[in-house]
Amino acid sequence: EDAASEPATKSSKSASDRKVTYHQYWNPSNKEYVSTMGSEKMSVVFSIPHQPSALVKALTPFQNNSINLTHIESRPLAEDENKYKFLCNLEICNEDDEKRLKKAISELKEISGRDCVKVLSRRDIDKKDSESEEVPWFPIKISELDRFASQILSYGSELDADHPGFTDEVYRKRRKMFADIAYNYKHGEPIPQVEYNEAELATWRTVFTKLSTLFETHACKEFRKVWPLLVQNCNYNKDTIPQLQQVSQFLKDCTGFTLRPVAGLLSSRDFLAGLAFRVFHSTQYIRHGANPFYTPEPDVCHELIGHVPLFCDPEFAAFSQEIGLASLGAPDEWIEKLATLYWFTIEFGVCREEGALKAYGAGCISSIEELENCVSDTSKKLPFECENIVSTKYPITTIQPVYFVAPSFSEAKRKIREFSSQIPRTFTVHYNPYTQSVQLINKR
Ligand code: HBI
Ligand code: NLE
Ligand code: FE
Repeated sequence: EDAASEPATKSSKSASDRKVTYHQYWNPSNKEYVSTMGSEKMSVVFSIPHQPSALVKALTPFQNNSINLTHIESRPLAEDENKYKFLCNLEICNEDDEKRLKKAISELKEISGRDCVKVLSRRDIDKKDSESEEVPWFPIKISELDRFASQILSYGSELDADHPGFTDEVYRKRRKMFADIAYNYKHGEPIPQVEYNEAELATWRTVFTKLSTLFETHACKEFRKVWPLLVQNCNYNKDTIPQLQQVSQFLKDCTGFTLRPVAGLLSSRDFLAGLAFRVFHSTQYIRHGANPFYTPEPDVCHELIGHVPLFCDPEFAAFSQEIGLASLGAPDEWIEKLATLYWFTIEFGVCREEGALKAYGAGCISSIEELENCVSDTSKKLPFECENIVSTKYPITTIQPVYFVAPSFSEAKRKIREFSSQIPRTFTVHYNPYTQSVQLINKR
């Protein structure tokens, strides 16, 4: 069975390559999938003719497949006085139990008739394997985000020919070093400190200095509120590129968000899943010095200046997590929609503040060109409607042609929650911050 195979390695890119049923998670230390629910209590209800030995016959499938019952009770069937109804409780502890139970159920259906057997369970155990709804694998607890490190779409040091650093040997070496840090990072470890070189510091200085002068007029109030705190607490200044570890610690104190280094671009599915755990995958390298005012890829300026301040805001943090939770186990077409919502909010969101347009999206905040463009009267703005947002195509390597104006973070959160309630999932997810894991609650 698929579920028993190893998780995808570096070469496989598609999340659909690693489908397992949702109640399992990957345990990296034992290298196996384990059930998230431990032993599960289930009930089987079946009705059989009200005549001698019918029960013995109906129980043989349990005997033949070594299923241990914990409780049994009977009652007459109201609709049919010639039948009796039995309820059996049993416990399923592992994959093997589950397999044997599936077999027992299908044998019982042979005996009593398909419609006379009902399984009460959180799982699709009474369905054939081919009928059971497969849900793309997703992390259940925060440490499972480690699995994404090897699933990056491109390794951070592989630059395209049109990248400004393509012919810069020193820059490429640096990118490789940063990618290796992220590739080897494991949840719970401190993020390795890096010493930035002179060229890197010069790029930071240019970006930081110019951007700082624009925030007062161009950035939203939530941003303006935390910016001085980052200056005070996290070495945000023109001469220092703050260390991810220190910033992550500060973020954690604010909203529980943490950073984790990432070696390259993640798939939308993986990237959004991080948000469900209030984890933000962050690059650590800096853009090439050739064009400090706009870069198409995320870099440490974009993450630290663009993303981090807003993740310090409780309402925005909750909003971001909401998109992440909605993405867990969602079908591919819904991941696409959520990625688009992400793009037009967390990445390129604009909001209104006492009549004036302000930037809150990280891609607006971290790029001098984009920041001026997004609040100017000449760029196109549309109202915040999820249906319209998700059907909008967007460029990723140029200034945005359109922005959607959010009423407020709480209102945007409400709209996204309402919109994502349409995602076809058999379960709802609930985040438990004490265990940093998600609980799945079945809808049926
Ligand atoms: N991966 N490392 C990384 N950084 C991002 O900002 C990022 C990503 N993958 C997808 C993504 N952003 C978004 O554009 C959406 O697809 C979620
Ligand atoms: N264009 C942004 C910048 O230059 O900072 C980065 C965007 C990353 C999606
Ligand atoms: Fe970003």
